[in-house]
Amino acid sequence: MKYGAHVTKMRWLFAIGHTGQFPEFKTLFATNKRTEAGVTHPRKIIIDTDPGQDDAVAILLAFASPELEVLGITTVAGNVPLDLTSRNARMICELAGRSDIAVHAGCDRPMRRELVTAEYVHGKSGLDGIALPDPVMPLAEGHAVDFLIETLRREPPGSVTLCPIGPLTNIATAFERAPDIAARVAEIVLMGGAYFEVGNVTPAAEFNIYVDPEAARIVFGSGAPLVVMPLDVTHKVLTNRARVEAFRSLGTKAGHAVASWTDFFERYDMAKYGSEGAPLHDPCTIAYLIRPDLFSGRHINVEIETEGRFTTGMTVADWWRVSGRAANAMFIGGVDADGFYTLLTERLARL
Ligand SMILES: [Ca+2]
Repeated sequence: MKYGAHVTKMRWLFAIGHTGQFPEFKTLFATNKRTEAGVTHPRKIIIDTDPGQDDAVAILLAFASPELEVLGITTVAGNVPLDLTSRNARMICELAGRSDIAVHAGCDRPMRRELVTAEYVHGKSGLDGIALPDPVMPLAEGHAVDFLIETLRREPPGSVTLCPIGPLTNIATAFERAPDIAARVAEIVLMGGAYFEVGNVTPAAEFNIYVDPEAARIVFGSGAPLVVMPLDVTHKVLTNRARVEAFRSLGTKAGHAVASWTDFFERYDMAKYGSEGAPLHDPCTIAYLIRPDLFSGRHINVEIETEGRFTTGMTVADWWRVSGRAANAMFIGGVDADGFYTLLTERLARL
């Protein structure tokens, strides 16, 4: 068996014991590719994003992690309109001293719907909580969709991982325009959806999927290997005072920014859920790429509702495997939250 096929098989088969809420959890196998000489290369990723404070933390975590090589950042309309997500992405790059990163602006609205935004969570700018200077670095030339298509065609098949942490408009548009590229994607590790936690923007739907369910349907039906970080897992990585103060006490610009962003947006979740803190949704994707052993889930069928009277944008996750439909996603449900925050804090200290 070729190494690549072996790894893919092992990713789905490797199981660990789990004592959490759900029995039969499985976790995935190692992520970084090894050459035959045993040398580990950084995993090439493209972050597709709508920053968003939790997007910002995800991007900083990726920059701080030598296991990952960020080929570029693509922006999409979501938490706030595209001009702001594109501005915020560049501010985050500059905060981390990474103005070398190519930030490509993408789609400014969902494929077939009006844009829905979430300033009520993230503030007017999308990145409220700390005043950062306007970005100096320009946007990279070329539309995000073209960048996705060109990069996936240029790089060897199976070598580029996509990390969508906003609505899936850019990825789906690229797949629709260039049907050959889905088979070249190593893996799509996305934040979106919910099953046991149901919805956060409607009673049935999570925000990223709800904003562009037609795009989500294309991505979930693409055949590309999918790892999904739904609310079921992100609601288990809640901030608390000790965790936020650990960021702040790093004494770095990045640590201060992350503490300030977290202070800002946790007010919304605390009021809504009565929880101690706020979930850091998007960084779960990057943490998974670095430490998959922190997470566990099930390889199941997930369909996207696009025509529901009350349920449009719902991720219909066949957790109990009752539908007979073929599995298309590793749906994550469990996480070692302390391990997650230890990793995040340790990495942010490097910026
Ligand atoms: Ca996001």
